[in-house]
Amino acid sequence: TATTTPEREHIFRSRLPDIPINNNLPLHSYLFQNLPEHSHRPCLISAGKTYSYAETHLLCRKTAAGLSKLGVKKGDVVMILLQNCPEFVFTFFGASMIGAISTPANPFYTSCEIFKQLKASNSKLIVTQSQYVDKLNSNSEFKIGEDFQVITTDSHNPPENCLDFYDLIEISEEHDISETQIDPEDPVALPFSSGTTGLPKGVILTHKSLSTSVAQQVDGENPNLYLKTDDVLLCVLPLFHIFSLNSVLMVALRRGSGILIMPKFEITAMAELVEKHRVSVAMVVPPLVLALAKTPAVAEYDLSSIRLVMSGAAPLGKELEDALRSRIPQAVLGQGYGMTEAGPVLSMCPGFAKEPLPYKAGSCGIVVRNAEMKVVDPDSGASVGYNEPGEIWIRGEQIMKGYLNNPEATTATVDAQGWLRTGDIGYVDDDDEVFIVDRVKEIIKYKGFQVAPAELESLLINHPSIADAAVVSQKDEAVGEIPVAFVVRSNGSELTEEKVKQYIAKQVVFYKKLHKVFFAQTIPKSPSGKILRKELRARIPSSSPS
Ligand code: 4UW
Repeated sequence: TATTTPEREHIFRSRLPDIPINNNLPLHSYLFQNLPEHSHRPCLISAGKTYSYAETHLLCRKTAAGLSKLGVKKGDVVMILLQNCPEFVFTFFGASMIGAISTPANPFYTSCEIFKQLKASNSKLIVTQSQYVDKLNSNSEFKIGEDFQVITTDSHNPPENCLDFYDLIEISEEHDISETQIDPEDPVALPFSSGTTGLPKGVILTHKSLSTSVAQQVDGENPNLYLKTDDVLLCVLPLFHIFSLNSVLMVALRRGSGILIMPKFEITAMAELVEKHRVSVAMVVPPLVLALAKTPAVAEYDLSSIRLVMSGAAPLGKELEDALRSRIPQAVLGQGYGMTEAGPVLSMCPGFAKEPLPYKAGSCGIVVRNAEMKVVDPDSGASVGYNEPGEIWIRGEQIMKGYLNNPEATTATVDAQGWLRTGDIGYVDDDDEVFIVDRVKEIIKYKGFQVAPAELESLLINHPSIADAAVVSQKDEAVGEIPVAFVVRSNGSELTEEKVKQYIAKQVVFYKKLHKVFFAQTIPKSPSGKILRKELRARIPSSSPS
């Protein structure tokens, strides 16, 4: 429903009524608040081992005590460099219990990417698997055991200078947790995102913002996302990304549902696990929808337990949606729309509610309750009404507190009235459904993963034979978007496309690799020096192979 305020602001709100939200508890207390009701129910279901809610909670408390013994204090940052596994959960909430902050990072990152985040977050401790320790040994400036500590989760014989996770928590009695006073405004998670422009930045999410976001999804008499204790949620999307961390793990914990943890995505293994564990709720990204809908072998598995599929993090095409619907006809299939900085959920399919409302294919649902959305005309700065496209802005207690150590980027993203600009272009239709039609920000989304052009541009410009460079997205059927570069060679240089690709590939995780390099005379820029990305995108030959 939209209201027009005296200043003629058009503000969109949820069609579901606001609810009382209990967001003054520490995040872990809020999520485990209903524990006594489901303490013996399965919580984490992972390769061969199931942890009940009571066991999960105990292991989080032991981890809190272990971290505390290691010297981790309130306000310290712990880097979680893990594939999906139970220890991810124990570490995240163990840290939360002592007022520490988790910065999740992709374990497939190169050493260089890991250390950038380690430094920016000022983290002195990494929890990881032993297979990734080599990458942590290759930095000349930072030494394991001297400049930072490393805990490995998967071996009783940890690599040199590393500590064993289970040694650490075995010696710790849960009652060792030192009493920490946690303020709802204290940070608890520090995911990295490039937002609307520039390099990846630490996004400060507080106990209050995350518990508000979870409540907006699953609390109230008619929750927007109705989850039951006997639901089993598929946790295959990486927990280091906010989508899975919040809208799989946290929402399930709050409702007492089971969480099926898969360390990596493989379509037939996934279908097999869905059948075996009777998965009922699946959070997915469009490339996973593609795999589910189009892989012939999937037809051999019984997917009849799935009652709800939520896709997000990138646009879902109508054809793909229909293809999945014919494979899982019994399920409600809809989208959510999230952004790390927004806490993260902006809107969600009302078909997921306890008393579902109708919704349309292609919509990202309705704005979450207890929040305000407006659509702003980029030229006039005025908010517009129904069916008119503009930039989507969101306001509410769920949004980030700001970017870490970056007040300029924070004020450029969140205005004085508390509105967060998303850099997404969309409109709200007559039924209050949100449709995203374009993106005005720089980020490229490869399978839902963020690629920041500025990061690749700074690497390119560091090359001695490159005078200037710009990175833009190219549409791709299978993965959504791929990064391609325009490069201005230095005078006389004979640099080749292959050389440029290799130079980048060595320094970045797989999804940031350049798929194409175009050589140019100059990079088109505005008078203020901003790269004219639209102009460059228009130059990409449409038949260009990816
Ligand atoms: N359709 C089109 C969408 C959509 C979309 C996102 O990496 P980030 O910062 O964050 C995310 C978070 C996704 C998410 C979180 C929680 C949740 O419940 C949910 O529901 C499915 C999804 O992706 O990237 C943010 C940017 O990703 C694009 C959009 O450009 C946004 O600003 N995006 N969801 N359904 N585009």
